[in-house]
Amino acid sequence: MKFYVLTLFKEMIEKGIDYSVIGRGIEKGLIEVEAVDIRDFTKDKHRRVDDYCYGGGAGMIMAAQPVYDAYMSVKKRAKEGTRLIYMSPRGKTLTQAKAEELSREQELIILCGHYEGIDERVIEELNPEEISIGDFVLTGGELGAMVIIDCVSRLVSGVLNKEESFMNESFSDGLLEYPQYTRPPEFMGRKVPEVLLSGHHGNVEKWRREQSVIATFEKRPDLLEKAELTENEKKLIKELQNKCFCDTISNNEDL
Ligand code: 4GS
Repeated sequence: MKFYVLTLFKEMIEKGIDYSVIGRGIEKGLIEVEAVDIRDFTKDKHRRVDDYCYGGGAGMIMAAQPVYDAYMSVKKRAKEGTRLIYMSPRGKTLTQAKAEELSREQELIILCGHYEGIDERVIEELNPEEISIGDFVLTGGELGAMVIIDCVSRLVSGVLNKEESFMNESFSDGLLEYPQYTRPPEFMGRKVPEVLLSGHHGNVEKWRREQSVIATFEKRPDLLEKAELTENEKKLIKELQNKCFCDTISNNEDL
């Protein structure tokens, strides 16, 4: 899979992504990341890419022309129909489902704004899919682009090794991951749950699934609405809810 990243800070992308699992994917030729410097496309004699904001206000705006020309130069080289993504807090928040969808593409072009943003007219003209990595404001879209490259690349076949891809990870079925342990069997008086040492594969699977449901109930109950649950698991959640309710009452002296 190939990612083109349109940015004013190429090094951020090039130096930031070339490590660990994704670095290995790049080495194996499964992933390619090409950062394209938007500044190379400015027609300004001082190589400027930003300008003051019409209507006043603090901060600079990236001008439309260099962004447009940078995109066009990549569009010419990229496979026909390659999707353009613009990293922006206005976009839909990135999810694992979106990462899975994007991982089925052969190439992606990611546009990163910096400063206060990009002239709206080039956004209108290019009509990118806007994606946000969360409800907060970054100084630039580069970290967002790296988040997309990371979570999409690990879904590309061959990037994760056998052990890594075998892992039953968070969100794969809409639930959080179960707790995991490695040696030693006891750390500061805390023991690894007995069932994990038992060697009984069926019991281990059952325990893990239950722990996933419990962790999701406790930490991200909002995820349970969309999770795929068996009747027994729905019953377990009802029990957890009742237990929560009873605990609340017994902790409240007024009730
Ligand atoms: C995000 C975000 C972001 C918005 C870029 C202000 C510089 C900045 N990009 N998810 N201009 N959240 N972008 O904050 O993707």
